[in-house]
Amino acid sequence: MIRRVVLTWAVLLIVVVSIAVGAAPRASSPRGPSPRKSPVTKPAADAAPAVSTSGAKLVITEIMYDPLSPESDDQQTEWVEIRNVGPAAVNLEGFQLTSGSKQKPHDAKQRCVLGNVSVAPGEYAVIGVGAESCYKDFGLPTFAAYGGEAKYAWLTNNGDEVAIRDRHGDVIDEVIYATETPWPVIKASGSSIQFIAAAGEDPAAANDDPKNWVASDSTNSDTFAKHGKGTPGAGTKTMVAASQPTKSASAKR
Ligand SMILES: [Ca+2]
Ligand SMILES: [Ca+2]
Repeated sequence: MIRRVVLTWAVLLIVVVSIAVGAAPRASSPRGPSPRKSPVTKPAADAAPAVSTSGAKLVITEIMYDPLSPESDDQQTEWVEIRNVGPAAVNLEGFQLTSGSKQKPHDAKQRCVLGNVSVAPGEYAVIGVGAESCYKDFGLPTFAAYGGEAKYAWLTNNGDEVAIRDRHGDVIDEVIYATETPWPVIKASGSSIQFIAAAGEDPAAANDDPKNWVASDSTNSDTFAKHGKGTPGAGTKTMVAASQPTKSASAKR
């Protein structure tokens, strides 16, 4: 009799414990999130950065991300061209050229703070990623600024991000480029990529669109021996995007 009662209680206890465990919230699972932490909305790993309120209208217009000349080991020769498309001169002092990573393109992984350089309306300014001495052998024009990067390539040759930012690090203009179609495919030819927006387009928005970029070649740019092709500090020679219909092309139809 006693054994039977004990057995019955034991069965009841197992049933109660089983129900309790089954009804327990998932959070108590050792693999789940800690139940002590209140749910917090985790910010995106790569939230878009703040947009500059500086009023400076600077647009990235040319990117030399894969020069024929070195881009590592103290011989960094990448460069980025920007243009002042606003009505007023912009002094670049404290402004920043930055580059992200493929995983977090909006995060400034590398940063160069610019000096006292004034860019007139309509004028271009080229910023070298490396030290000034790295560029001296290629017949390039003198750049507006040099980042002095001694070790690492900033602009990876399989797609990356580059941005011009104000003194607070807020983005004035950003380009996330790729190296496959619809972006210009340059395949280690030493060509820069150049931005050419159709008339009437807002340049800061239009340079997000790969159709508005062309590879530098002998018809639209200068050749710098052992460095590559481009138009650092100037607009393209032809100002006609290969992807946009030209008058002569449409006349053939
Ligand atoms: Ca590169
Ligand atoms: Ca140019």
